Amino acid sequence: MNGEKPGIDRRHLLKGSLALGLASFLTPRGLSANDSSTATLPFERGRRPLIAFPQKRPLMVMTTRPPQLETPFHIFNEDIFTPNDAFFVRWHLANIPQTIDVNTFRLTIRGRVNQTLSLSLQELQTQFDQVEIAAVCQCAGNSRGFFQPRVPGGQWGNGAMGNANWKGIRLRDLLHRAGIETDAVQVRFDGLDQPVAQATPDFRKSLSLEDALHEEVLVAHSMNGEALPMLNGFPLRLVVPGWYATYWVKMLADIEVLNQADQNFWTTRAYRLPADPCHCMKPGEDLTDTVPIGKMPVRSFITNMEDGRSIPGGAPYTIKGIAFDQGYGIDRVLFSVDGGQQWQSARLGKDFGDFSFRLWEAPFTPEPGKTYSLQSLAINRIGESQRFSARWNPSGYLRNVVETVKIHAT
Ligand SMILES: Nc1nc2c(c(=O)[nH]1)N[C@H]1C(S)=C(S)[C@@H](COP(=O)(O)O)O[C@H]1N2
Ligand SMILES: [Mo]
Repeated sequence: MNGEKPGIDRRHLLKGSLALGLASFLTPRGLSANDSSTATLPFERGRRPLIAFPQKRPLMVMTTRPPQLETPFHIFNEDIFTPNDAFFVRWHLANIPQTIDVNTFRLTIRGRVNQTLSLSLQELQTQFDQVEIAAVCQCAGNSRGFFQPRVPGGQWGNGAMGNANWKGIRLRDLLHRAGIETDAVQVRFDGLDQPVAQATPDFRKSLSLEDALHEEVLVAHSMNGEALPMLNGFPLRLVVPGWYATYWVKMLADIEVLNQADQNFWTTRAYRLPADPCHCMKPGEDLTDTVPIGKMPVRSFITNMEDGRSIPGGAPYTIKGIAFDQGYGIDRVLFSVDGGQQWQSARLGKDFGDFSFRLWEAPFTPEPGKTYSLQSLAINRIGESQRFSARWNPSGYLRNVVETVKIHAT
């Protein structure tokens, strides 16, 4: 993470006003079935229309209200940083502001602090250290569609994740400016989105004070060098590197320091895992003890071969992929062409930081007429590796099994 001199980035403010001009960023272009193509995820009921929402290229639509858009997987092969217009989108609540006035918008820091703060976007961009970090944002339910037996919830393929360069202010600098009271234990984050029905609890998430004070936790105003797209939380979002995206609260407007554990629905009832160390259970078992979801286990993917593909044999290929973990960093990626019986070391690409995707590649020359089960296995710097058998839990969280891409050489 680099420190940088504070300074107004006029582009951001300008982009913000431009966002005001969007008639409705929730209304996609070309919603009629005729002019939208589709993509199909490799599980039952995996067909998705490809539709372009404002500031987005066509993405795989799971729901439109609230918007839940998945990144087509080939995008991850094109750039280690996921372009803003291709970055996945997930909202829980459908009542999302259509416009943000960048001049009147304020971020509030209140609760168990010495002094309540109400900061404009300009103050945030001029009065605080501006820092940037590459980090993966991954939905807790990424890959849920692959759970067997299947579980309720959004049936994501593997594209409910993305890697970006996030720029903003350290959360801890804001908390220190406000002055944390000695009885503070947690910090709660609330965005501008609201439930449509009164009975639905507002979406809020909390971190322990200790986690909130980590250096890498940011209140970000920019993503890959540009203002956040509206659908990804313009004008500000929390960035919690290494943690599942549920904590990365978008359109962040309110930070509340608490002197007791947050009891809100999204913390106590949603986003819970079976408490055992595996965070897994047998289908049909009763879920009794739970813990909140937190950081992401290590994963890797092959990005330039899809399952079921036929390729000409006899010629050399370079298999490419990505790996990431919760911030220890990737130590090694192993690659197998025979379903995990033999492994070779893949070559790692440039290191963009411990929280980023890490590229890898491995050579492969298929023989004509043979079928191969390609697999990759990532190991992080504390020796944690992916699972060889998929864990199961009723919410479809935490998938990090070694994935298999079957191909046939002709
Ligand atoms: N305000 C707000 N922030 C939110 C959410 C939300 O519903 N409202 N959803 C969270 C979840 S579960 C995910 S996966 C990520 C999605 O981030 P993205 O839409 O930028 O990809 O936002 C998180 N932050
Ligand atoms: Mo999520």
